[in-house]
Amino acid sequence: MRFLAAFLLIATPALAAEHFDFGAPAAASAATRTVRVEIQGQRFVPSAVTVRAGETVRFDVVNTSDTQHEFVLGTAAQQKAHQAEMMQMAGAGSMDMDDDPNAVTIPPHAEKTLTWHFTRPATLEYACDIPGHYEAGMHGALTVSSR
Ligand SMILES: [Cu+2]
Repeated sequence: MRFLAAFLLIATPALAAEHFDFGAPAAASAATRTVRVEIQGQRFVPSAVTVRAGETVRFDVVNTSDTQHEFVLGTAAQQKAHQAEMMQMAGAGSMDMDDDPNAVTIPPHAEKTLTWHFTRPATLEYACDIPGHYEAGMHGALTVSSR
């Protein structure tokens, strides 16, 4: 019974995270645009990006810092929920979030890509939800404008 409870705790956030009303992950080859985002220390450069509904955007995320960071797409509310999830995981000794379709974890001095098809206008954020990083300034404004 204790095993089942533990399984449900792990599985529930993943299931809840699978649907995104602002779009869906896409293959890098389907991208119609590439946006480069650099991680410098604990901030994203640029700190704001605007895309259009209907675009498939490949984010090239370059981590120039000496520590691991994340690049997560979502609403402010989703970032908050993800931060709570990360806190729980930190307590459990694991910080690997690569299973989330809207997130990549980038090791120090590495580069990762995340490709997303944006379906409708939205006010979103790209953020690092590793405990303490969002608060330190690791978030950018992502605006999805109408076509
Ligand atoms: Cu970070």
